[in-house]
Amino acid sequence: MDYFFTEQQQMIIDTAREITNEKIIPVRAELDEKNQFPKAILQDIAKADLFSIFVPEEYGGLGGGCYDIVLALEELARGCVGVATSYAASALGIFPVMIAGSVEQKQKYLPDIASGVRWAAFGLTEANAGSDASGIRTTAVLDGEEWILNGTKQWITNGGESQIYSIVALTDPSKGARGASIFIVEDGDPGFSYGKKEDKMGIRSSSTRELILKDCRIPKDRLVGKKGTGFITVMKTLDMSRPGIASLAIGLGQAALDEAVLYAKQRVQFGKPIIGFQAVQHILADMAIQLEAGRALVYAAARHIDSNPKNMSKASSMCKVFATDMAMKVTTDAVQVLGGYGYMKEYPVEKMMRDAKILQIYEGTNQIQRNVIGQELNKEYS
Ligand code: COS
Repeated sequence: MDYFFTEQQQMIIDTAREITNEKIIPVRAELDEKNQFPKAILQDIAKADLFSIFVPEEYGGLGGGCYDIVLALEELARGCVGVATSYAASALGIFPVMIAGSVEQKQKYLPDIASGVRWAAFGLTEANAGSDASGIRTTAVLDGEEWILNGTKQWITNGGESQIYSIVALTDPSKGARGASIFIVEDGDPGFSYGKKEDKMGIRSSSTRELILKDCRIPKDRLVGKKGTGFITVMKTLDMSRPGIASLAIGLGQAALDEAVLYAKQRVQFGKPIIGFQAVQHILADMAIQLEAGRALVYAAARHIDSNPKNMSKASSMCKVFATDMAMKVTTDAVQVLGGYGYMKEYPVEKMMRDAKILQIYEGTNQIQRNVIGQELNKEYS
């Protein structure tokens, strides 16, 4: 379908497509097999200037909106969701600084993020604070001119690979969510180290690791925004990032549909290509319908967010739920169309099905998204 992209959007798509076709697809199976972080590919993405999309122009970026980011992510995810996740995590990690950071913090960090010489990551989740994000236990205490952070963050995408971390910690534990603040912690800060690296079902090329803060001392000016406003910045950050997860699902769904159709056209059973059988055609048709519906919702949500940045929660959660549930279904159907071959590592669809599962879980499970949508509906109709 024609979405009438602007010249800049088409350029973003073409650039990301070239990286996907030339750099990602040829190595994705190997990265998956070896659990290997795609450092060289991220450097190529940086050279192609794609890290600049989400950074405002005054800080060296392209000043693109949500729509521009989702287009880049969709293309990269068509190649590999693990690689695309590693790229997206840098945006997620720096959004708190973009939302609530001081001019000095933006001047210090955003140009490096835009050029891709440094990557960011977001440190929210802890062992006992996943969906219940305000249940974090990490603390930050002011000691003269320094903050001292203590705690362990879990399942942090780009952990150990990024150089800049937005860490959520309690500055007033008695106040719960209202006592949370965000801090910038840099690789190499005293008391900051990396723990267990996870061995995952899918998106295996992305790094998922513990962050350990043990009397980690950082300068006073690394507090992002006002003390105690961290949880609201977290919620706004997730509102901004969830359409990106939705677009990963669109890229992945497209890849799965492509593989299934091409296979069905060349696989001969009962004397003809299996695409000639209605049983197979109907599976493919449903995959295509759901994919296009998902894409339309993601693009509509992205356009809505770009024009209504203060009212994005419902659109953001809706596209995340719909597109990621779609990707799980479509990748599962792709494996079904390829049958026994689809189940084998020799073909790419089994990896796609494994990669799809996390999309329904990270950056807020789809059950949490439905809670957000329900709460927003409740407000709208009051
Ligand atoms: N934008 C701005 N502020 C928001 C907001 C949003 N989208 N959503 C909530 N807030 C504010 C609320 O208004 C409230 O502020 P006050 O205390 O001033 O009233 C505060 O944030 C707390 O909100 P709430 O009471 O709804 O928080 P809960 O503890 O009930 O948690 C959910 C809400 C479950 C939605 C939240 O914890 C969440 O999104 N969890 C999933 C976390 C996640 O996505 N983790 C993935 C890992 S990060 S990659």
